[in-house]
Amino acid sequence: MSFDEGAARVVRADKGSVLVVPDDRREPVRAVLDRDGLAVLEGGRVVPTVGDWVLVDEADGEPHVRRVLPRSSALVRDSAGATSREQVLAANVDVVLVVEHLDPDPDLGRVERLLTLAWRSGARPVVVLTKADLVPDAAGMVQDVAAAAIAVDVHAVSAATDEGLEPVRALLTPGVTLVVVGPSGAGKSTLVNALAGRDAMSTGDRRESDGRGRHTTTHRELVPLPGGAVLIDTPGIRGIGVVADGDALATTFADVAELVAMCRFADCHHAGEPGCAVTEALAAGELTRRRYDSWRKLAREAAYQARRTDSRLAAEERHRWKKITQEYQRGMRGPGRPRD
Ligand SMILES: Nc1nc2c(ncn2[C@@H]2O[C@H](COP(=O)(O)OP(=O)(O)O)[C@@H](O)[C@H]2O)c(=O)[nH]1
Ligand SMILES: [Mg+2]
Ligand SMILES: [Zn+2]
Repeated sequence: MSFDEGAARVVRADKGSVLVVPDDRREPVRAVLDRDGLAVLEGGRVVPTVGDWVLVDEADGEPHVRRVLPRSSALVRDSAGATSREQVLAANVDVVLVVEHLDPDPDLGRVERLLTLAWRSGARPVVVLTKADLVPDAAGMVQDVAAAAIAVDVHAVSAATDEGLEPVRALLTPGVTLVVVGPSGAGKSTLVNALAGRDAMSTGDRRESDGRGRHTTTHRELVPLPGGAVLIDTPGIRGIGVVADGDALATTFADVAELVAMCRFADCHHAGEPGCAVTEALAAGELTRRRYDSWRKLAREAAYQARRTDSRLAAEERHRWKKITQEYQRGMRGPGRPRD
């Protein structure tokens, strides 16, 4: 067998290796990464992630990832990892399904956080509110969530009664990649199964494997759906650190961004300065305190991350110059000559 012909898709990423599905075959193949658990992507090296397209070599018998193809989108979370500050949760995704339960009450701040993650990724977010069968007024709740999800479609669904799933099924066109994100217990795996039309993923109902190939969601995993779309299920990520940038925040909080642009001072801190449009909107009840606080929190996180990245890049640059200088000085002394 040969991989020379085309790219393979990563359906699951583990430490040191990935499971890939070559274009022309359905059976997944394990391909190893380099010694550091990385693979080449353009100028640098990255940890390949689910959804990545990779080129696989079998030169020395064992398939290994030769190269990761450029990503059309990437879901990035802030992580405290040893090698990197950022973790790519999924790559080459077209639609991010932000899944949130209606019962207990939806957490609007979490929806805003995940929408920012989605906007930042380059994919299109869609909000799916689950467990509509458990609440009396799902339609009213959809409106509340929609107010926090500007320019985003919001659907209420019930996997229990199969209601409300048509608009979500309509997203499953051939070649489309979707990912579900949301808290544990929101009903992500149940939704994946409803869309797949089979028990592809184990759900909270069955914590143990029942011997029929089901398992709880401990890994991000790419599931093929009937009709040619693929869907990535993810375990619930607690307190997901969003790697926000200004653009993603301004998209999630387009209403606030509009106000900010109207403040009298360009460097307004929106903390009671004269002519602050944000403060005025709060006072007039046009902007809720909840949404304001949510925006401030994410904006602070984004600013902190930007500073951290800047100082890391500066440190790397200093290190690079130190090395160049040392090499240069060594060169001046001539090869092989002992230091004095
Ligand atoms: N009543 C009701 N329960 C649901 C619905 N969707 C999921 N659940 C239940 O919620 C629990 C968690 O579901 P699961 O899919 O494992 O959540 P995940 O952690 O987000 O993958 C399970 O007990 C599901 O049966 C729904 O639409 N209605
Ligand atoms: Mg799950
Ligand atoms: Zn202001």
